[in-house]
Amino acid sequence: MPSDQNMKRLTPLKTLSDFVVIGEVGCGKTALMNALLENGNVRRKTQAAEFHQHNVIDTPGEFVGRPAYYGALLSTIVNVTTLVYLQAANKEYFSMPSGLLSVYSNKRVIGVISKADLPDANVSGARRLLKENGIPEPYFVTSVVNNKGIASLRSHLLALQDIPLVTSPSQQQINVA
Ligand SMILES: Nc1nc2c(ncn2[C@@H]2O[C@H](COP(=O)(O)OP(=O)(O)OP(=O)(O)O)[C@@H](O)[C@H]2O)c(=O)[nH]1
Ligand SMILES: [Mg+2]
Repeated sequence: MPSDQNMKRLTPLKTLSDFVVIGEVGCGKTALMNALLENGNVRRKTQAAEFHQHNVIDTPGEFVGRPAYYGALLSTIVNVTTLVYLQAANKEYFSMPSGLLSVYSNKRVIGVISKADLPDANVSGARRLLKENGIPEPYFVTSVVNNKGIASLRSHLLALQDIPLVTSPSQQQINVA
């Protein structure tokens, strides 16, 4: 009879799809992506947009940190429904013009407060920054060190995949103008 662990391995995971992770250099995008996709612990700097299966995309932090790359960011996210924006819990600034996340009206934005395990983490400060920059709640507080929030974020992303995205005509007008 298979053990619980073998049973777990045999049960197929529902596939995550159609999201992109965005945030400044070193905020933990690739580590979070690896945790969500259960890809193991590959640690290296992301040099360019990395396309996984099912329209899942990891981006380099330079896409938000350098205006010269904003075009690359916008062309990378154009065909993705869900933008996952990471705010590292130990950073006291927001790393991009927040309007960039709402250039397209047909996107959802999810706020993640990453690296919550760090000794200098300030989760309430990070919440405030996300809110002030127009990222809607709820926020997911995560750590790949102790796995905090990873399962909740995965479940949320999976649940969203089943809900069609509705944008109001007025919102489309505002964003296109
Ligand atoms: N303590 C702690 N460290 C983390 C966490 N997530 C990532 N890190 C560390 O932060 C560093 C940067 O992580 P990455 O995932 O490579 O960051 P990134 O956002 O992909 O960076 P770029 O690809 O350069 O834009 C690595 O040393 C990770 O091990 C976390 O939740 N907690
Ligand atoms: Mg990376």
